[in-house]
Amino acid sequence: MHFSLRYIFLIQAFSLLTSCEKSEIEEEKIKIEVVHVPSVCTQKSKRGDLVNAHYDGFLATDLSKFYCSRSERDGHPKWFVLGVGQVIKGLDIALMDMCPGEKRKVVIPPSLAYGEQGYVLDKIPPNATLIFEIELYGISKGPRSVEAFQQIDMNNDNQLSKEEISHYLTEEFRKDGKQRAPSEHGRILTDIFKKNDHNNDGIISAKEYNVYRHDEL
Ligand SMILES: [Ca+2]
Ligand SMILES: [Ca+2]
Repeated sequence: MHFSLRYIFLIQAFSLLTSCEKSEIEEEKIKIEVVHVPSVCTQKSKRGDLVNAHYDGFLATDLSKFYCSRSERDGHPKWFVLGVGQVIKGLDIALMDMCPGEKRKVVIPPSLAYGEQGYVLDKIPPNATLIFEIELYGISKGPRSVEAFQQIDMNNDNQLSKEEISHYLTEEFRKDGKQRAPSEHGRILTDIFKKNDHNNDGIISAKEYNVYRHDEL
C-alpha cells in the first residue's frame, strides 16, 4: 500500500469516534433507490468498513455530471473508509448496508453535501441537491474492526497500552519501507492518545476504540 494511504488509514483507525456522528433526521432526507441487488449477498457494508466503489455525481437541477470516479485515477474504483467523513456525509449514509455488486441511485440534499458554500473545484453551486449513481464493488474490514483491535492487543487483555500501539506503529511503518524519525513516531503516538484516550488513563479501552463485539456474532 502506498505510504500516504497507509498513513491516512492509520490515523483514521484512531479517529473514528469523533468524526462520524449522524442523526436520524439527516438520514430521512436522503432518497435511496436500489437499482440492482445481487442474488447472493454474504456481507453488508457498515461504518468503519473499507469499501471500494464507483460513483458518478450529477447536479439535480440539470442532471449535468460533475464527477465520475471512472474517469479519475485510471478508472479504478475508489477506496475509502465508510462513515468517517472521507466522502460527503450523504455518501457516507447512502453507502451503508450495501452488498458488494449492489447499485443505488441516491438523491442527497445540500445539507448532506456541499451546503450553502458549494464546491468550486467540482463546480458545485451553493445549495445544490446532488444525485449519485453508486456501484459497490468490495468491502474489507476497516481499521476499526475487531480484527484490527486484536492484532494490536498483543497480551489479549482487551485494552491497548502505549507499548502495544507503539509496536503496531513500528510494524506499520516497517511495512511501508520508509524510515521515520523517532520524533515523528512519538508525535503520532501522542496524537493517537490525545484523540482516543478519553478518560486519560494512558490506555485505550475497547470502548474507547469503538469495537463492538456483538457485530461479529
Ligand atoms: Ca493489551
Ligand atoms: Ca482510556
